[in-house]
Amino acid sequence: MTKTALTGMQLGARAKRIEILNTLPVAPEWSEASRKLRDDGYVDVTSIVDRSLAQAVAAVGDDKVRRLAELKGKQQLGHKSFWVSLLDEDLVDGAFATDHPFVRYALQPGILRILGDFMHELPQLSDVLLTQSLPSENKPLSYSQLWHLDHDDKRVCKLFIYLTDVRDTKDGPLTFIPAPSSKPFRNTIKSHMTDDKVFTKVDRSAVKEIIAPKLSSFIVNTARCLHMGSRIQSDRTRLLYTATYIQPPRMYPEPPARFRTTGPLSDIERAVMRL
Ligand SMILES: O=C(O)CCC(=O)C(=O)O
Repeated sequence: MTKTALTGMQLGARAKRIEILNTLPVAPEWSEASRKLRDDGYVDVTSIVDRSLAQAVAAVGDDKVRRLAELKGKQQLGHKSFWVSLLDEDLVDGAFATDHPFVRYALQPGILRILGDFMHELPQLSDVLLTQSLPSENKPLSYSQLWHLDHDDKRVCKLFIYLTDVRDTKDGPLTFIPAPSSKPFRNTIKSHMTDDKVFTKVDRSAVKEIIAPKLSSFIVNTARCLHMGSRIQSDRTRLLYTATYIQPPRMYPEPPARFRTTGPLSDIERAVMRL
């Protein structure tokens, strides 16, 4: 109801955003990806994305990992013992430069078109993130290691790139239950759930683990697909890029700007980042 009311109050802004969405190029494989995202709640976009942009993201990731000890000391986001956030040094007043490879990757026309057709609205880029997941030894599972839906907004999609090979379960793959099978949990208030709780309502055969090599990229509707990950075992580590998009208008008050203009931007890019 909140979302509908907010959308109703901003019909002019919505019409403008749809007009901008309509200026994006189209391609049959993007339409197919959008349809898959709508029906299943996820889609593999590895063959769709610009490989050189993915490689630029990976180069940033590799550099951060080389300097891991130094960066760990500076980490702001310290509540998850199995997660290290490595981008804090790239922020100025909490904002990323718009020419940062992580931002460029999230602004690809194909990705915006896939998300836009799915949301019937130009998506809003909310955040970009680099995380290194580490073995959590014998600690109980916590946070995103447990099954959850994202509640950042009503419609939330995440674009991921694996920046290390995820070869098997020990590498802590992103694991999800496609949207149709996640339905029994759609209106659940409980946010993070154990396997036992989930598998009373969903058959284990519905679970999909994304086992895929470095530079694989995929979009998941994380507000509709129960998901978890980072259950790293033995001596493995996993490096992951995440871009989070919402369908505007945002249900909660807009947080401080996450992006700062550096270099020229198109009207589409400005609208996607609210700049
Ligand atoms: O670490 C993972 O694989 C899970 C990530 C996750 O739950 C999220 O980005 O919402």
